[in-house]
Amino acid sequence: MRIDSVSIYHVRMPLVAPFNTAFGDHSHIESILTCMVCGDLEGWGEAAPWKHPAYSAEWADGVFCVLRDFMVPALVGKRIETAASLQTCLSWVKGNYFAKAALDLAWWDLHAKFSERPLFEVLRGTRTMVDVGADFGVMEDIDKLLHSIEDAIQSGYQRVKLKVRPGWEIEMIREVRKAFPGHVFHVDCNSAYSLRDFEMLEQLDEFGLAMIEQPLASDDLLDHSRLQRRLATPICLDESITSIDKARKAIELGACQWVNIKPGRVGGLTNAIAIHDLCQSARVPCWVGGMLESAIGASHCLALATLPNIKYPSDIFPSSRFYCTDLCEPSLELCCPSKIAVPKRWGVGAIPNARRLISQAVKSIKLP
Ligand code: OSB
Ligand code: MG
Repeated sequence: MRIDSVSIYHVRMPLVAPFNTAFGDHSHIESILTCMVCGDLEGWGEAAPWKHPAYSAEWADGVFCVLRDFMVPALVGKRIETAASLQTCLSWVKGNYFAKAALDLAWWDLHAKFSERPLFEVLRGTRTMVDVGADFGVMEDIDKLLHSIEDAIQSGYQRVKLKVRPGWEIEMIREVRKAFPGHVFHVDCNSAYSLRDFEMLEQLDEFGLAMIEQPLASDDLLDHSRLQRRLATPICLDESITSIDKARKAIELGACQWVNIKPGRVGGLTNAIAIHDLCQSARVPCWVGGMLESAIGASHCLALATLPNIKYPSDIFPSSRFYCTDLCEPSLELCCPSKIAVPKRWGVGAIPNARRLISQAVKSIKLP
C-alpha cells in the first residue's frame, strides 16, 4: 500500500462528568486522530495521551508535533506492505509510543479495508463479543461511589475497577467490600506509591481484590517484583509496560501476574499483539486498557480484546459512559450486560462524524 497522504487532527472531547485519578482531574480528553490515505481508501488511527504529560511522558500537543515534523514525513510516498515495515520506518524515533500508535492503528485499519475484512479477523481474533468492566474514578464521596457501584452491579457488570490515590484507598475499599462482599473488584493506583507505602499496600491483601494495577512508579520493575513477592494479591502492570522488551523483563523479574495492554502506550497494535503473544507463552494473562478514546480508538481496543490470552474484562466502555455524543460513529454500545460486540464492517469499524470532527478539532494538518 502506497501512503499517499496522512492527516493529523488534535481534538478536544468534552466528558459528561469530570474523571479524577491519581494523576489529575479532567473535564476533557485531548486525543490525536490520524487518517492514512491509499488511493480511495482511508485508514483511521487514534492515540489519546491527554493534555498533560501526567499519565506518561507524552501529551497531545507533543504527539501532534512529533507526528508532523518527523514521523509522517518518514512515511508519505512510501509503499508499506507490512506492519513490521511500518515499525522499521519509525524505529529511529526513540520513545513517543502514543505518536507511533496513531500511525500504526491507521495502517491496520487501512490494511484491513484493503483486505476487505474486519480488523479483528485480520488480527486472528477468536471471539465476536468482548467482556468489559465498570470503572470509577476518585470520587471523595463514599455514598455516591456505593450508589454508582450498586447501579453497575445491577446492570450486570462482571467486575468493577476503582481508581485510588493517597487519601482515597483503604477506608474506601473497606466500605465497598462491606457493601458488596462477593463481587470482583480491583484497584488502579496509577503509579501513586513507592515501597515506603508498603504498610498500606499490604493491607490491600485483606480485601480479596482480583489485582492491584500499577502501584509503583512506571520505570520501577525491580520494586514491583519485590512488592509482588510480599503480596498475596496479583499485581497488574499498566504504565510500566511500554514495549515487548519491558514485558519480557517484567515477567522474568516476577514483577506482575497480569499485563494491561493499551495500544497507545506500547506504540500500536503491532507491539500490542507481540506483547499479548509473549505473555501467552509465559502463561501471564492480559486484558485491554483504555484512555477514554473516541469510538475509533476504542474499536481498535475491541479488536485487540478478541485475542485468546485476554482473560479479564477490559476497560472498553459504551460511548455514553464518558461522552454525550461520541466524536466518531457508530458509537459503542453494550450488546448484553458487560459485553460489547466487535464490529463486522471492513476495517476497524468506526470513522469520525465529519461535523463533530470540525467542531472538536483544536488543529489539524494534511501532509504532504
Ligand atoms: O491507568 O488505566 C489507566 C484512563 C486514562 C488514563 C489511564 C488509565 C485510564 C483508565 C481507563 O483507568 C479506565 C477508564 O476508562 O475509566
Ligand atoms: Mg491503569
